[in-house]
Amino acid sequence: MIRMMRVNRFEEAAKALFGKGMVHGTLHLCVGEEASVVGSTAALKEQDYILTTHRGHGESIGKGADMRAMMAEILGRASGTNGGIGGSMHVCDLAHGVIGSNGIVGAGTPTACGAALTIKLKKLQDRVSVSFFGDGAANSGGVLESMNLAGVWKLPIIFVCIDNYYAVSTPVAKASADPDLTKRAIPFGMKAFEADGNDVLAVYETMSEARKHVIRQGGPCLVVLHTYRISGHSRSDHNCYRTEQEMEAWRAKGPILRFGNWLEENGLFSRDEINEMGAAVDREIEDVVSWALKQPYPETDGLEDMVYV
Ligand SMILES: Cc1ncc(C[n+]2csc(CCOP(=O)(O)OP(=O)(O)O)c2C)c(N)n1
Ligand SMILES: [Mg+2]
Repeated sequence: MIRMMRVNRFEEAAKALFGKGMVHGTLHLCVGEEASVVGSTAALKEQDYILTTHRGHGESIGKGADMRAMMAEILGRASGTNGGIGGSMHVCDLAHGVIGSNGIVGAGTPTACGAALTIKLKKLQDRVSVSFFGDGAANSGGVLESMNLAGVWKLPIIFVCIDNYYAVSTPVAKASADPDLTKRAIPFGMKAFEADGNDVLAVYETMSEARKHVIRQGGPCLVVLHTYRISGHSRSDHNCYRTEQEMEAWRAKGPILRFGNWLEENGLFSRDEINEMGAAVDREIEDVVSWALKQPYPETDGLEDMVYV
């Protein structure tokens, strides 16, 4: 619960800073997808690798990335995860296995295969590579080629498709000849898993099964998580492609609300305790923001050293 709240409050704080003109570039938030990003990463081990997307803050926080350094990166500060040079879409934290995010749709997946190949060639034990991508990316050449390569080379990789029903404003059914994305596994000889991506326990259990499967078989598998992006696609989104009723229906089954009710109904935590968790996370994120805002901007000397030639 606390991890989902962290993701949610972190995203809301980043949005507020963006609104004040303090974030350079753009921002893609995962409000509404908290169960998918937290449930999946909670099933991973410290030594596992993840590659995320343009909407990657949530998975990075779930995998244990330093939130202060992430926020500093989003604000373009020198103490950021990438020295303030990369910004929101390039957050990485190698110490926690977060190899990187990627602003190019589908482009993190071949890199995730590379990480899986490293695991295989170096015979690293009990370790998997995980590629997160969206329903839109599921149609991109790089993702499909990576799935094939992973199948041919039996790479220890989990392809996790976060199906939030839209790629910007295009619904999955308009972009995919067959909107059942689990079928992407069939031509590449993979097992597919599927879960309600708004149910954190279901996501955790499914992802744990998928991880066991990859470790046991030594080859890839696909996990499709069905969820919904409550936040706009990016900095400007007038939601012209969806109705207020649709958004309201999804808000009502939002992961944090839903898991909170489950905890209460099962007598694990009282409503007051859940509210107190939220208040503690609010304080934590306030500290993250105030720390990040105090960080200096990077020096421009040596900027070219960071260019890969
Ligand atoms: C190769 C490429 N094409 C187009 C874009 C513009 N773009 C950014 S995000 C996005 C939609 C991606 O949709 P999906 O994979 O479903 O991820 P979501 O945004 O829903 O998380 C597009 C088309 C891009 N960044 N890269
Ligand atoms: Mg999508």
